[in-house]
Amino acid sequence: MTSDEMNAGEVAPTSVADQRTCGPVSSFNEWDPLEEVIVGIVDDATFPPWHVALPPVLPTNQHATFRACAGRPFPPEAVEAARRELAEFVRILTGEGVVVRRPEPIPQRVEYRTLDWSSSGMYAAMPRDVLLVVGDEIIECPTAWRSRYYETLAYRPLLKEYFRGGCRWSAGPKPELRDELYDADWSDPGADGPARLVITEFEPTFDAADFIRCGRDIIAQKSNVTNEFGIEWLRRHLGDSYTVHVFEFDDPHPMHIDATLVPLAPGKLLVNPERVTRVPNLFKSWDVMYAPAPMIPDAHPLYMTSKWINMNVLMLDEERVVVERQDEPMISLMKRYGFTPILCDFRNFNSFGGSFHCATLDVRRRGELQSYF
Ligand code: DAV
Repeated sequence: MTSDEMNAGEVAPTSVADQRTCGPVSSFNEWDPLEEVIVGIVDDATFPPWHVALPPVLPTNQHATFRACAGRPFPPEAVEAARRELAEFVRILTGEGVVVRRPEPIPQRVEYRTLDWSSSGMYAAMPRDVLLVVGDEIIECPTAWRSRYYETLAYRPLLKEYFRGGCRWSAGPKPELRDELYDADWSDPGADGPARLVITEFEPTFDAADFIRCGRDIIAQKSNVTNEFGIEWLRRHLGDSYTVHVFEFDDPHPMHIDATLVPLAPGKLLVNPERVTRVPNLFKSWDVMYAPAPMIPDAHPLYMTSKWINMNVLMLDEERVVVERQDEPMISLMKRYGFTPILCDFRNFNSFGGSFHCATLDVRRRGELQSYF
């Protein structure tokens, strides 16, 4: 707009966008060539306060530990081992030509409160859970865990920078997380039962990791952190350019879709053989790869995930895939289907509840919005 075209006194809307210091945000799927990624941190990792939302998703053998250690730091040697693996992961990504960004640590053991409850934090290890990138937009998720209420603050310096760089920045409705959101009588349906979800439809909540992006189609599941209200909020927010498909899997304890159904490239779908007994019709023309049984030994602590975290790989493009170094069966499967595995030690990070997909947020992949079905 030239000064002639402006109304008297009108201020030109340029000041923020003029401070561009980074490349644009743009990512539509899980496999276009990766150019820039956020990798989480384990600084100050803390057991969340005990709460009814936890037992539905924590491994049963961890409940006693979480009750006993509520609000206390994770073992320092476990944090240190995970930090070293994250550093190796960052080196590998950088070596593959990817720009890597990290969040700023925020204190996790400070007690905070709302009108209704108090909590302390957990970590900023899993950007995939709390931030969703769709196209040129980054959405802060209304997470259902009280211990994650302030988690996105660790990413605020980056979010401001990306906004200045031109992205759209939004957030789901700030949740109240009152007792009404949780089923106080929740009991475990058992390994074979239909899932009994611990959250109600009191208000919209979702974690980004319950959504997986395939261009114009986004695959979602309801889970112990993502309700229908949250999925519907996102559906309306994204509008007509996207179709959000909701599927139910054979998972009695669902939280995050990325150890269940993982599209690796157009036409190539990795599925969890225990949870995906019927592959959704949407993928009928795709090759289906069944994930091999996980190799993680029983003695290895997994605080917040099942061993199926072996499926949680990260695509650098349609061929290169980051796989856990010791996971021979997964490495072989990937090679058999024509992928190029890039190996990285990550078992100690896995202990904190995620692997390469969880630990990252792909801010920019080179590609366009397309339909793959
Ligand atoms: O076993 O499905 C996935 C957790 C990803 N944050 C699982 C856990």
